[in-house]
Amino acid sequence: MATKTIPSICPFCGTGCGIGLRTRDGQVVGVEPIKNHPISKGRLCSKGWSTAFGVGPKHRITTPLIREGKSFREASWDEALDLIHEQFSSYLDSHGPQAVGMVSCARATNEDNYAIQKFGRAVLKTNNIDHCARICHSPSVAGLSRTLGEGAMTNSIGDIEKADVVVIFGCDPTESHCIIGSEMIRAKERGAMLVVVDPRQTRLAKLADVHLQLKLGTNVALINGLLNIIFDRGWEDREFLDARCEQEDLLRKQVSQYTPKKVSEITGVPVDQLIQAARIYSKARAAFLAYGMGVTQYATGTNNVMSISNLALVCGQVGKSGAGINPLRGQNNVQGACDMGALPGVYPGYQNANDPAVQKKFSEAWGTSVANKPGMTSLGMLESAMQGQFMGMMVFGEDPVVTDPDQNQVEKALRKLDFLVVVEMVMTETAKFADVILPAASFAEKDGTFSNCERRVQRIRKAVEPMGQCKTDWQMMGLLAEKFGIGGMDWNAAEEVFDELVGLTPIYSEMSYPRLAENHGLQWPCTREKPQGSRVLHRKEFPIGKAQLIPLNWLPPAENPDADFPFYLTTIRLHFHYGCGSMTRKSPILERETPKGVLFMNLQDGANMGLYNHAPVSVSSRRGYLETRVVLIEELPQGLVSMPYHFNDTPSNQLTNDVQDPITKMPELKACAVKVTALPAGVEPRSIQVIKLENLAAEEAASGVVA
Ligand SMILES: Nc1nc2c(c(=O)[nH]1)N[C@H]1C(S)=C(S)[C@@H](COP(=O)(O)OP(=O)(O)OC[C@H]3O[C@@H](n4cnc5c(=O)[nH]c(N)nc54)[C@H](O)[C@@H]3O)O[C@H]1N2
Ligand SMILES: Nc1nc2c(c(=O)[nH]1)N[C@H]1C(S)=C(S)[C@@H](COP(=O)(O)OP(=O)(O)OC[C@H]3O[C@@H](n4cnc5c(=O)[nH]c(N)nc54)[C@H](O)[C@@H]3O)O[C@H]1N2
Ligand code: SF4
Ligand SMILES: [Mo]
Repeated sequence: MATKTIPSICPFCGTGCGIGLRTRDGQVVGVEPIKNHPISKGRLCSKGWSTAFGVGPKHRITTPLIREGKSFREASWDEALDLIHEQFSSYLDSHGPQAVGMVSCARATNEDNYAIQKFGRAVLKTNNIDHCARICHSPSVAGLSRTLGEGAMTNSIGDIEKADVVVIFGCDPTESHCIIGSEMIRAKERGAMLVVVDPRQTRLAKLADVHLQLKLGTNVALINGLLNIIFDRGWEDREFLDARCEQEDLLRKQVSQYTPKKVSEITGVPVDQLIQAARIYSKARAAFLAYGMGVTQYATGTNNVMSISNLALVCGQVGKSGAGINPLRGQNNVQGACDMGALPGVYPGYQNANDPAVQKKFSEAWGTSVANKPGMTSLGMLESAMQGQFMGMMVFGEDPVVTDPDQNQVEKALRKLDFLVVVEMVMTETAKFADVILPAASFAEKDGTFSNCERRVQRIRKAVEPMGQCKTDWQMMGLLAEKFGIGGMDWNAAEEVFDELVGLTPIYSEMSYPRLAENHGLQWPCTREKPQGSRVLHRKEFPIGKAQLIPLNWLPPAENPDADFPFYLTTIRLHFHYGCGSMTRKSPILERETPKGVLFMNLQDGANMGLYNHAPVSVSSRRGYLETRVVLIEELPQGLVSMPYHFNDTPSNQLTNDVQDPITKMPELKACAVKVTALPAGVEPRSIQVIKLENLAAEEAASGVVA
């Protein structure tokens, strides 16, 4: 059969690059970039180029599976759905809707996410619906909603070109948003200034005009220090502050305590660098500030975000081309999963789930009464399971055993659940705990839309038939709703789902499949007033009228190095792997490029411990233990080690701390204290699976049980 190329969107990060899926004999055999795509302009990063492996047949689950003892047996759709219906109905009868919940999927389409939250609210009558934004940019949604009235990127990726200053704050775009990273390098090449704020010397930090190499977890102190300098010298944007912001006096008073000397002591950044950065940012014609997980993944995550907002507002760097506050949303469709209301507190379009008027609107639209109690977050559901109050959970395309903090605790909570359904493409560490596994169609096997980090809703197109008996997530929700006797979810095509959700999501109201196709996607708000969508938000006013300046105090990370655990650990991303690795680790090319989950350490620290490159080590924290190899580098300061989180055999989340931000429940994934110990030379580090088996055998031997 001839080779065809079907245009779609890359299924990895939130940049949203255009990708052509090359198919032959019903299989995706390769990919090519799309030349005239507005963002990627004919480029893809190594992950995008490897997409065919990610969706390929290797390791795919292609039929429903039901647990039988320690393994699984194949089942029909009918049998699997009947079993789920029976179990969930029994929990609803015995414990009510608070005992069941759904974890949705930021890798799946808007249509899937809409159907998943609709199923939760209309069929199970619960608001226990969440997804990985919780442990990603939930502080951006909460923080920016409070200061500006909207939690998304204020500008477009194309605005990097229009900026004379680019600030890269707690993110590593050449690893994590590679095409955006390359735009930043181009910006530098054409004369823009780069300011990087990061405890590690990232690739962009090496190119930067200023690198504020602050100590881990000192963002609020640093920004208060910059604001102190700015106010002190009269560098603020007087006109913008007077016209568009509130509470300047409170902020001024608060930051007056953060003298340059004090801030330099807290952050480790020299005073002259603080002054230099304050000058560059406040004097910029247009400063594009991008930020990421080094801001949000703290127990002070929401404060960190509001602090960034303070800095931008005081300098008037919001609401114009090239200038804004830009949380680089991570997953290909995490913006969409939030827009679709796969969150406990909001319906599609950020309509308050606890508002009776909103509940009435959706009850009428869906022809059934909807949930009326506040919902729990994903970690909240697991905590409730630990207390024996939460029984049944459906997890769509997430691997919390690898990606949630404190792995041992997560596993304990999953064991406590009465019934777990996992909807997946491959057998993940989490799927191994399931009672039923449903086979998910990959993005290449379905139509739909993804919303990228700049709020651009783009079409993905079915290039091949679903493998085996795989179905889309929205199809499964429709079939299961039928078992519960709830109608209105038996859509025939993704476009029908989209048309329904557009009618209920005001910010998407002027979108349709034909319009998205004509325009390479549309950026919300896309409304009657703005049918062509919005490149830049807040040009004239904020959704809350005036922006709010919020005075904030700096608090250190919850866990700090001490005699027992002398290093800070921060967890990071690597260019060649993605999330839990379930898709990228199927690519031999990507596997070749990246060694297994290593520990990065400063050269001098390594020398002091007698370590050499690739020496076997163990790493432990108050919560867990793992073994790996050390890579000694000069890009990390002394006292700080770092680890990627992509490797199920060397999971850094064995070590991380689940202490949480009180506002959003974001866990502190970016800072905890660890101990590093050399293993005898020549010893092969054991995978976590082997360590767990050996520990179990030792425990059983000690208690006299024969294995
Ligand atoms: N290759 C690849 N790309 C990805 C992903 C992937 O798994 N692999 N995942 C996607 C997802 S889901 C997301 S959310 C994005 C995330 O993209 P990023 O935000 O770039 O993610 P991280 O690598 O976690 O980087 C956080 C940065 O914060 C820094 N940092 C740590 N603590 C602090 C601090 O206190 N202050 C400051 N200023 N910086 C600090 C770290 O050194 C690191 O450079 O990436 C997306 N893209
Ligand atoms: N230590 C540490 N931990 C972290 C982070 C960190 O920086 N440090 N970052 C956190 C962040 S920002 C995030 S976003 C999370 C990500 O954590 P996860 O969401 O758990 O990670 P992913 O690898 O994206 O998992 C997605 C799964 O979805 C499946 N999938 C893909 N497409 C579909 C689909 O269409 N339908 C269905 N049903 N399944 C599909 C894939 O097979 C894959 O196994 O990790 C978090 N964990
Ligand atoms: S930058 Fe992101 S969207 Fe673009 S090709 Fe790479 S992983 Fe895909
Ligand atoms: Mo993320």
